[in-house]
Amino acid sequence: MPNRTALITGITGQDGSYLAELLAQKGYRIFGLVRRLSTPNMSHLAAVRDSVEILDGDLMDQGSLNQAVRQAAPDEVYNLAAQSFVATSFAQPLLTGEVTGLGALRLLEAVRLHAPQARVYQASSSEMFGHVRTEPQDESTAFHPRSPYGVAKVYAYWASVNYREAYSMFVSNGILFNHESPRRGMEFVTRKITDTVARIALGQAKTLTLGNLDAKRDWGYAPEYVEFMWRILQHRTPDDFVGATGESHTVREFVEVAFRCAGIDDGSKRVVSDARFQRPSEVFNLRGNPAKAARELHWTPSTKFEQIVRIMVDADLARLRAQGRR
Ligand code: G4F
Repeated sequence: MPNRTALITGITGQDGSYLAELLAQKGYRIFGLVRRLSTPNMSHLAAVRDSVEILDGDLMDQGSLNQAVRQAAPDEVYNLAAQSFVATSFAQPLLTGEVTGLGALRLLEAVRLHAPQARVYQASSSEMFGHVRTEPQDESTAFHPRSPYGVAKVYAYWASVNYREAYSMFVSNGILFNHESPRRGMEFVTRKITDTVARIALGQAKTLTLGNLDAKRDWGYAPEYVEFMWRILQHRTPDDFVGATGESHTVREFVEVAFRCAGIDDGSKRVVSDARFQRPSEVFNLRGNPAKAARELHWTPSTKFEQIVRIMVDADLARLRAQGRR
């Protein structure tokens, strides 16, 4: 197969960096759209820095997207960029709508005008299901988003479906449930827990302050989910797929396993509840049904909940110990 070209937005994040590694192994030419920051953050791209061609651009800026799509002339476009932190979307709802919702539409427009044959992956989210009434959730479950982030993702989802129907473009949604790794941002609950638990184990912190411990999530392992994204774009037809493990656990269970992995017996006594980390409207329970992905894409995640927690705790312990030696 001749080498193909991919354009990835959000390439510096957890998913973008794992996807870049996967596509580099497959021999892709990779372009990454990067928003200018005064302190650039390329640390996740260390393993593939020489294989990635960085383009300056922003989902807020149509001209930069047009230019990036023209320059990359991609076969595949992965839209992973977003204001992706649900809590921040309550504080910055308009920014979230602009980037996460309209940003996806701007990218679709750029592809429609400058690379209409390209296959487009839209990073849709289980947050779109929000206030769920049926379990598990699949591709036909109704949306009821519970945050400005979820609302923006619903907009981007339907914009993607509309471009598929209106212009016969190959546009697919991956509806991903939570997926974690040592590259997860510190603000998300899993990484906050594993980092703090590791600090407690090393005597650098005393307590772990959290909001709603009863929320349930379907947590998978991020490196497996980028394989799922790639498979969606190799499918013979554009379509929408749920990516999930089919298992859910509470935040409280995540905390318990993390303390156990760090060898701390009295973990529950270290947890402090703080209303600042509660959300104005919460998503209480998410559990996905990945049957369609297994059937049509032959994708089944294999890393189990306890393994994910252990991988993350071990990585945070190793990182903090290395910092201590410097
Ligand atoms: O880790 P979270 O912030 O992730 P959330 O809101 O589920 O969203 C993540 O997954 C989505 C896929 O479903 C993505 F689309 C989205 O971009 C993001 O990656 O929170 C998980 C749960 C929530 O119920 C939250 O209320 O943990 C609860 N929680 C309890 N204490 C906390 C905390 N969350 C955070 N971030 N910090 C806390 O102290």
